[in-house]
Amino acid sequence: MERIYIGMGSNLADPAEQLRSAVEALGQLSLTTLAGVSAFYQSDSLLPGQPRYTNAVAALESNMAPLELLDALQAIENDQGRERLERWGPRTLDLDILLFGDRLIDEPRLKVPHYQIQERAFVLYPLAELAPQDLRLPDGRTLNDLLAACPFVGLERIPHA
Ligand code: A4P
Ligand code: MG
Repeated sequence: MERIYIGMGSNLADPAEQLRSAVEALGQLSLTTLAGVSAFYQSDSLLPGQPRYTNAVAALESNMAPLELLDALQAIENDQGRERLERWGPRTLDLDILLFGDRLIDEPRLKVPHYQIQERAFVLYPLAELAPQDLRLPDGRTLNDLLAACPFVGLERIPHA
C-alpha cells in the first residue's frame, strides 16, 4: 500500500457538492482505502474572470499503479460532467495526483509531484491537515518548508458540515 494525496478543485455547478461526490467516488475505488479528507477551502481563481474555487485534499492508501489511478480519476472527472474545452478553463471537477508515496514520476501523462503543489496555498494548507509536517517531497524539501514560503492568504476554510 502506498500513501497518495489527491488535490480536488471545482468552480462550477455547486463546487462543495462536486467535492463531496468526488470523495464518495474515491472511497469506492478498487484496491484503495480512503484515509482522510481535509476541510474545504474557498479562494479566488488564479485566472481572473472565473468563479471562485472550492479546493480540498484527500488521502488514499492504494495498491493501484499510478497510471491506473490516473485513469480512474479521469473517469470520475468525466462522470461528474467535466468538459475539457480549454486548459485552465472552469471545471466541475479537477482531480490531481499531488504525491504518490515517495515516487518521482515523469511520464507524458503523469508528473508527480504535481507541479502546482509548492506555490499554491489552496493545495498546501489542506494537505497539511492530512500529512505529517516533516513529510518530504522527492526533492528533499519538507511540507513545512513549503508552508513557510506560502502564506495563508486569500483562503477561506470551510469546516465539514
Ligand atoms: N497530468 C500530469 N500530471 C498529473 C497529475 N499529477 N495529476 C496530466 C493529474 N493529471 C496529471 O490535466 C491535463 C493533463 O495533465 C491530464 O490529462 C493528465 O494526463 P487537466 O486536469 O485536464 O487540465 P487542467 O486541470 O486544466 O490543467 P492543470 O495543469 O491541472 O490545471 P491546474 O493547475 O489544476 O489549474 N484557482 C484556485 N483557487 N483553485 C484551483 O484549483 N485551478 C486552476 C487550474 C486554475 N486556478 C485555480 C485552480
Ligand atoms: Mg488537473
